[in-house]
Amino acid sequence: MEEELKKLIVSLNEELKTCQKEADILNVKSKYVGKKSRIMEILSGLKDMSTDDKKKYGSLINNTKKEMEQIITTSIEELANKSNILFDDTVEYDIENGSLHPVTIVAKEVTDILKRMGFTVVMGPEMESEYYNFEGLNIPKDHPARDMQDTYYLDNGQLLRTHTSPMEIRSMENYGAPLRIAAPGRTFRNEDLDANHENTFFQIEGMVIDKDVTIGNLIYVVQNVLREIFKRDVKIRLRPGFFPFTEPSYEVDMNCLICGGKGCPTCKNSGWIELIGCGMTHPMVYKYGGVDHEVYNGFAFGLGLTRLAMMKYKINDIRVLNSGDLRSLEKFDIH
Ligand code: FA5
Repeated sequence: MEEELKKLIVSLNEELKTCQKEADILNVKSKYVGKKSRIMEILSGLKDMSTDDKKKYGSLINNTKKEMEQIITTSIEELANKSNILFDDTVEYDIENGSLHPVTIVAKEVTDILKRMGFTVVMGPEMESEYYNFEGLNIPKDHPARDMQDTYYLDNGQLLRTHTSPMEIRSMENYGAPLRIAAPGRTFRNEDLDANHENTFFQIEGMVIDKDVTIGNLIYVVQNVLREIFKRDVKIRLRPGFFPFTEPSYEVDMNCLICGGKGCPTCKNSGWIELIGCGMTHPMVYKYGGVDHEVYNGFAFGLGLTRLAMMKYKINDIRVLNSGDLRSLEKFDIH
């Protein structure tokens, strides 16, 4: 028995070495610790063992399973760190001949602020499963909320993620509770384009799970991020919103800095730019993520980084940011 358990760990490590992407690791995960894995078979055989064998092997088998799960989690973290290409601090940028993209700059700033507030940065796939993008977030098939986030469905059965919220479920699965993660990345929607809607844009997800978390904590985090980005208090308003994965849900709007709130084409003459969707995480989400909601609660938010870059650098049309027109980027002079 000892020998077989050791061999399982060795071969798990071998297979993980060949994994290039998270999906590969998840396949290995299901092979080694999934329902039909050898370790689960051994575990379920425990009940038929003699009392002596149970004593002898029980904790050894359980510890092996825990060790395998830990090895897999570490492997996912290492891959996420490697693929953190959005803000790879090790790359030397030739800023004499250009500048970082405005969205890259605000993304780095927001992640740095959240890191200082104790958040761990995690990255996830842009090509997602329906489960993580919708079902796991309490948006079942045929739910009208899917219409709010139409997307591109791929031939392989996957889709382009419509928000960074799938990282809520993935992180709960990987790390459990308590949890404090920030997940920046590219998102996609089948949208009608206008001055503040793109089909490809960036968001950052924030999620906190702990004991006795309040809406006050959520509002503090959001206000603090914006205060640090703009180096002053900015005028925001909190409106009731609807997301099937939070209850209550809110939208946070920011005073449009293109027109100073008077109204302009960028804010569609409202004086406000919708910047963040957020709320207290819905009980169903904890259920899908495997977190005990009797003990833990918390909040989540999705901040639009592309719109934040527009406000910070006074870019009046979102389409400029994906245009690849270097002249428009030079104009911002943001080295
Ligand atoms: C969401 O995407 C939710 N996942 C946010 C959330 C997370 C709610 C966690 C609750 C808990 P929404 O569709 O409102 O919500 O988008 C969030 C932000 O992304 C918007 O406020 C906006 O800043 C940005 N955004 C959304 N659609 C676009 C678009 N087409 N172009 C540019 N930015 C967009």
